[in-house]
Amino acid sequence: MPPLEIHERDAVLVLTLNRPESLNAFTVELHEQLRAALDDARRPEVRAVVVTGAGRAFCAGQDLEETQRQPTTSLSERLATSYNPTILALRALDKPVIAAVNGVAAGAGLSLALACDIRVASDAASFVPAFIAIGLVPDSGASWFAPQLVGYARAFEWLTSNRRLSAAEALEWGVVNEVTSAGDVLARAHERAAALAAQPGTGVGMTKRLLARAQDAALRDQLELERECQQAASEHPDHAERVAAFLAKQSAPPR
Ligand code: T3D
Repeated sequence: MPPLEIHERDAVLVLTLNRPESLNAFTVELHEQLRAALDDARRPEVRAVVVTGAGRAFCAGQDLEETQRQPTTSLSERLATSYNPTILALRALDKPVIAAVNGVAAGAGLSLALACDIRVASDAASFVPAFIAIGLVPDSGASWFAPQLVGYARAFEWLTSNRRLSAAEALEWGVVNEVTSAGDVLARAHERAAALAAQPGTGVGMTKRLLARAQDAALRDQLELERECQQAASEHPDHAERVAAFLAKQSAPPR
């Protein structure tokens, strides 16, 4: 059984972490397949990506049994060769990535969910930092994404207490965009992905780039990047088509 299942429908690539016996915990092989799939998602036919988990969990972070089997590999090395490249590949993809959080997201599994552009959670989902429970610190971007989403004070409390947030709490804190019933989470995430796939792709991709850069850019530099992106967007045929449709009082052209 491959650790990652891949399906494509309506220009949406659905990536299912598929190690349900360990709550879809990360192994080196799963990282490699996820990165290969994110690379494949750069094809023009793919316009959005959904990431979800098989079985009752989204992802439980690092497979702790694999860690025991490879005691000679340092955590620093595993982060450098697996986790950091995976998170960077997801963020560098100029297409929306939606997490369909079907169950528990823990440790680097939480980081993976936080790195996505949108999170749709099942009412059975929960969000557990897990790092501090085993004496580690947040990694795979959790220390970067969490304060952006929930603010410093809540992020500090959450990441140091190992508080398990329910889906309802995650919605209230702004960690997730929407909560659905358990059976609907993947369909709803797919629906959102397909809606985004129908938007002008260049505009969506550059909006993702702009928001990511805004986290650490000075206003002057951000204004410059907006200017560059706006010029590029205005030169794309999507712009002329949409303006013409607006002026003709038509709906957007079908894709
Ligand atoms: O390489 C590096 O180390 C650096 C990178 C680090 C990044 C990290 O992600 S560090 C954090 C690693 N993850 C964890 O510490 C989470 C460990 N798991 C849990 O705390 C709990 O399992 C959960 C809170 C996620 C879920 O709890 P619950 O009660 O719903 O399920 P459970 O009964 O604990 O687990 C079910 C099964 O999944 C169980 O196996 P069994 O008894 O049915 O055979 C359990 O051992 C297995 N499992 C859960 N998490 C992991 C795992 N197996 C391997 N690795 C896991 N992370």
